Amino acid sequence: QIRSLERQFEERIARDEKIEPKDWMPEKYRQTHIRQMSQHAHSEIVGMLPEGNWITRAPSLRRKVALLAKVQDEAGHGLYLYSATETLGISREEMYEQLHTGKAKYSSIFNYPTITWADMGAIGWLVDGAAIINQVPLCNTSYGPYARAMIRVCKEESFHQRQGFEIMMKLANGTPEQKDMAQDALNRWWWPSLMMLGPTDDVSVHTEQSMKWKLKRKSNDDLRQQFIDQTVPQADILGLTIPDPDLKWNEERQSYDFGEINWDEFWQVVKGHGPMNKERMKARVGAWERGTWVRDAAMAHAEKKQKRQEK
Ligand code: FAQ
Repeated sequence: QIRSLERQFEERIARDEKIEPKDWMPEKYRQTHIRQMSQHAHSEIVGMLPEGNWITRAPSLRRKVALLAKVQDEAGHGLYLYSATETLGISREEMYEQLHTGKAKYSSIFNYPTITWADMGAIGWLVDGAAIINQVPLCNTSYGPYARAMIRVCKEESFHQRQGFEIMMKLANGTPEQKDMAQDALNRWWWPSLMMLGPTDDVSVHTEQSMKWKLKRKSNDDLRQQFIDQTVPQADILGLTIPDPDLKWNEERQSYDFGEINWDEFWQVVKGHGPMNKERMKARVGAWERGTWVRDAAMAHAEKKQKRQEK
């Protein structure tokens, strides 16, 4: 019985049919989707913190409005993704619990500090740029609710990327001090943005199975190469220098060769030892604890209402 269900499932995947919440699916398919989708949701929510840090200090009303809208979009993406993950039979409380206890990961990139306004430009340009490269193929992922969520998310990410690039453009064409700020932000965010796309294919434990199930449509290394090839010409337009002396156009491959990524740093950050891991978790757990009275009040109100209806 299970074998025939499995065969039918694999055939549906092969035909590029979407799998929907009430369809039969292998337990491992369900689990690996919960893992990736919930980690994606956590990344959006934790990802609000580095930029939230600058909302009150944006240099003009226009910049403030745009940044506020971007951070709100990230909240929306997180909630959208949590809802999509709930369709796989895990509750939101369980997901939060996994984040707060460190069982579930969130993207390494959000464990770096945002120390100048130029970081808002670099995040939009590079971090959202890398997120788009990673998420556009996910619009075609096999699990229906995830694929549909990604379509809207990608549209919004593209606005985020442009607002970041515009901040960089303004700074790069500003005073020498402003241009230095933009270069400094690029220097600090370049390598973490490359790491964000995940470990190299030879050590990526989930890629093979996730590609078979069409959860992932492109490998980490392919996405990274695509990101580099797309971003280097943009740095040229800005007149900024990518902090990689080994970066060189490879005529034969029609792609850029690039230098060694510091994977030790990546794994340190993933294991919780990055510059901002502790602060990020403290902020999230603190927000959850401070919200206890709101949840309690909502529950008490719902109970009262139900009792009244029963009478
Ligand atoms: N950080 O076998 P793989 C955004 C973990 S975009 C931390 O290659 P997989 C928008 C991985 O989970 C950012 N951990 O794993 C935004 C696994 O550990 P596990 C979020 C990482 O899943 C922009 C282990 O290493 N985007 O938020 C990272 O096949 C600006 C082995 O790795 C998504 O989540 C990392 N960077 O590939 C918001 C996209 N990389 O789970 C605010 C969806 C790997 O066994 C501001 N996710 N690990 O404990 C994916 O595409 C994939 O999950 C990858 C990783 C590509 C991230």
